[in-house]
Amino acid sequence: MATLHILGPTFSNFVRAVMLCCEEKGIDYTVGRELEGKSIGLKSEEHLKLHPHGKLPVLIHGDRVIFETAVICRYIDAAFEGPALQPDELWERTRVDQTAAEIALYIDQALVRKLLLEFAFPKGENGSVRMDAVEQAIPEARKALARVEALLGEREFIAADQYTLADALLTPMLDYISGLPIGPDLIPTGGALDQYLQRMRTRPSGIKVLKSRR
Ligand SMILES: N[C@@H](CCC(=O)N[C@@H](CS)C(=O)NCC(=O)O)C(=O)O
Repeated sequence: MATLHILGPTFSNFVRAVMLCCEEKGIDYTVGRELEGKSIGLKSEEHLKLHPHGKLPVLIHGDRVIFETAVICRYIDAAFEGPALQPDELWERTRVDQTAAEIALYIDQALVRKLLLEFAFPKGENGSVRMDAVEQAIPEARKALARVEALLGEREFIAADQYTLADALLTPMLDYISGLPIGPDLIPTGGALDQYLQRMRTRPSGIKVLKSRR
């Protein structure tokens, strides 16, 4: 049987989304920045051969190379046995696709690229966090979180009545944001988003993959 390797660092929210999908399906996989024992540098020649835009993760399944996280998640769902990560019915599935795209594009920009990365890779003097950049990012982060809360509504999962790849895309982002010093202000304890996150964290997949614990 072909091996399944997720190329990318395990701290990446997108890598974690793919790991969550594998865990939910009950699939064996490996994960890391190495391929066949060789470390693959970000945007190195080897990396660009696998992903023309130099992003991670890349999924390697035998001789198949797949990039773009949502596409990878759909591939995993279709290629392996295990609980479905997307509904069958067209409209429900389209809503999951739409929510997955919204999360991977806009919510990721607001929460991860513009806010989280300021804390994770501080670019201020002597490696300090640029608080002006953080202040600037907060209004958009709040808007993104309000949108996510509206999407969630009264539901248990973000995009359907079942766990889907949209939950896998979203929860690593929320997990990180809630672990920030400003986390409780952005995701209030006991609120709908916090309760959702706690549910996702306590699933077997979440226990394995999500790392922040408030
Ligand atoms: N659209 C891509 C985005 C992936 C992405 O931005 N990955 C980050 C890691 S979380 C990355 O590769 N960053 C390196 C860079 O942008 O140079 C996807 O959905 O897979």
